[in-house]
Amino acid sequence: MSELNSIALKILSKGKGILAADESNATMTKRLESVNILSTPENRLSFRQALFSSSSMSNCIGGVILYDETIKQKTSINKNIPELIQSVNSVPGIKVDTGAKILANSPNEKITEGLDGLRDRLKEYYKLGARFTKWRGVYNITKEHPSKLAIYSNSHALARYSALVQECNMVPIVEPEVLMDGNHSAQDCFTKTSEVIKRCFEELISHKIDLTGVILKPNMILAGADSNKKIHSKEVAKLTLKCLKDSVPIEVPGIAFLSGGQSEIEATENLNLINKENNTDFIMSYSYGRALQQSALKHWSKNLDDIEGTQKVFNHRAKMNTFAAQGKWSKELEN
Ligand code: 5MM
Repeated sequence: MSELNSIALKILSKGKGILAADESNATMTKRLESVNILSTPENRLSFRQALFSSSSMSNCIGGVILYDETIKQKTSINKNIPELIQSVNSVPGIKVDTGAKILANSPNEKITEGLDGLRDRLKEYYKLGARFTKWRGVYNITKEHPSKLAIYSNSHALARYSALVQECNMVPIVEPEVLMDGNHSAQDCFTKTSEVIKRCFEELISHKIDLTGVILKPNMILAGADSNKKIHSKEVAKLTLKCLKDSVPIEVPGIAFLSGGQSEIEATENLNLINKENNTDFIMSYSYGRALQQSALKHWSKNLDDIEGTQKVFNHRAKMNTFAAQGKWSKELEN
């Protein structure tokens, strides 16, 4: 087993998943302002530190994706954030893209940037303790989109990123996200997601990526948020499994879904059904941002000193998703 493969398995084994706490300052400001909290470096750290020191970290959270600001911050007792994460046997990770920008010649689509200078930034993050990384390419579904141009250029960027990350002995999380925004059908989501993932792996293979040291972070197959043709969780699981079975090379050890705007319960229920029906050799787990943090953030915003209460809320969601990653969740466990 290669070193990269064992890192990927450590992050995702035994129902463990990933806490995506890599919101850029702009996104974190939106999240904090939505609960009337001022977005300062201290407040961002205080909430995140509460999560990273929760008791569920050691059994449920195999890895945490950090943002550049957070990986360089220190806790109230002067511990580095990556050290805090390692101390509970979880793996520190880092978002290394610098964001999705307008794609030239296709102004309604995005291309993710951040390749310039990446090799040197990776060396710095490795020294700080990161052992895996994340890069997100983002696609929207309309009649004309995603275009071949957007699919080819984002896949190429994901492959170049992955090659540099593996060169630096870290596991790349490859995140080609097809957004839920819009009124498209689940079938459209299936077709477009399949196309995007297939192209992404073609590029990864051309760039000689060691697929045993990669984690894929895809969206589930869902109808658009504004569609009136929502599908049942069982159908979500069936279509998601079919899409991944047909598009992901078998060498890939693990898949960790993003939540993409689903409610906390929806994201847990869908993951549970995916695992109940999983007829592949892939580990199917979670790499949730909003679906792990929403309730905890709401609780914390009402009393910033109630760290214990905030952790209780976060522990519950982490445990529920770890059950779901093993197909062992049920609605009754929520109470
Ligand atoms: C945590 O949010 C990440 C994006 O942050 P920026 O947009 O500020 O860069 C995002 O990539 C996240 O990791 C994934 O989309 C999964 O998060 P959700 O909330 O969709 O589970």
